[in-house]
Amino acid sequence: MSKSGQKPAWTPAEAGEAFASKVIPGDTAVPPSPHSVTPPPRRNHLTTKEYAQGVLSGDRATLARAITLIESNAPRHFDQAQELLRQILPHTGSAIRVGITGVPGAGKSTLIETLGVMLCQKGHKVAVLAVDPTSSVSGGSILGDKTRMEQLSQEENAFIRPSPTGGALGGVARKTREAMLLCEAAGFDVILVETVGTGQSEIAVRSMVDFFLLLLVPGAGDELQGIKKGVVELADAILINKADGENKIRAQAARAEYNRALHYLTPATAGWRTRAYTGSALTGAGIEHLWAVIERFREKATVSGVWQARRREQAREWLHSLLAEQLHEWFYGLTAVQQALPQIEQDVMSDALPATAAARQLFQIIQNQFPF
Ligand SMILES: Nc1nc2c(ncn2[C@@H]2O[C@H](COP(=O)(O)OP(=O)(O)OP(=O)(O)O)[C@@H](O)[C@H]2O)c(=O)[nH]1
Ligand SMILES: [Mg+2]
Repeated sequence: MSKSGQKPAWTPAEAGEAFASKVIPGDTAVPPSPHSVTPPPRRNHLTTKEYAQGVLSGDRATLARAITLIESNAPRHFDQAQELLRQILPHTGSAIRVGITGVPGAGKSTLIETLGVMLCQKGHKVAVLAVDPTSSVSGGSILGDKTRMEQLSQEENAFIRPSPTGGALGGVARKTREAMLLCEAAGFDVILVETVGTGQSEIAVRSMVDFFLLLLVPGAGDELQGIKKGVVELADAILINKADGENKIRAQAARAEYNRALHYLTPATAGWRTRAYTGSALTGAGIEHLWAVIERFREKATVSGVWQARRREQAREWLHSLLAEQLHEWFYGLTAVQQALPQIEQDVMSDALPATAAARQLFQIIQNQFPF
């Protein structure tokens, strides 16, 4: 076709050469850019299929966007996020999920940096997530950590994601759990979940991991570390961290002391004895051994079936906690409840009505609305 152009199809048949409109053929199509196949195009909106394909192919940018999608509180994102999770679910479950807790400053992030780099060098793909219900206030401690975990964040096989911010612990934990599934679908085979030692968040993390590690520092009394017996009972191992320099002797004494105490406690995992170890996240001493303990745990628990049973039980518990959360939201969102509650609260506060009777009265109102 000549560059001078053709008459367009709608040109009147009798139009002569004076007719002004002409169609000029364009140049042949631009060759596809090397980036146009994967990752998916950088648009505001990806289809669920694009998200799923991107995640399953291990594309980190899509993984990060998929986590943002599941973290979104916008109702319009919810259905797509859930459909995405449904699609990737068959590709999850093969990673080892490790929870790490300890009071602020115990060395959790330093340990994750050292352990994470070590695991990447062994050929693992390591994802680091966090549950930090306070992070809406502080801006997320792991966010600062991302710059602190300098070496790990440069590893090609590592993925670091700060804690979801805002909302109650339940919501934060749900988002981290779903992010974990996305990371597994993207091929990460070790998931490290850091949480601050605040009590409730440890229980939330324990309910989503296979192995739970408690970090302690020698010298500080238990009261100082805010460690309750309950948290020790959740742990599959205790690492007395900072066992370097002058601290070494004190760390060894603390290890012996904890091992004695652990003898009298019910282990967190049936058939496994929780023990205390010493190590240094800073120098790396004892960290190889710590990983060997975790691998031995996986082996033993898989053979005994405890591993699989825990995963199934966690899924069941998760369902129930989601149901409880939704019921709670639904109940307090009902107009009838919102109308009746202030008066009922008043009656309870002024001792005009016992709390039990008040709760029943409120349920009666709902039952009258929904006779079932
Ligand atoms: N000597 C020594 N110092 C350590 C060790 N591990 C961590 N530290 C130091 O302890 C401080 C706190 O370490 P982090 O890894 O940030 O502690 P964290 O538990 O993640 O703290 P939060 O995120 O605030 O809860 C840093 O200054 C570290 O360098 C260790 O094994 N030995
Ligand atoms: Mg930290």
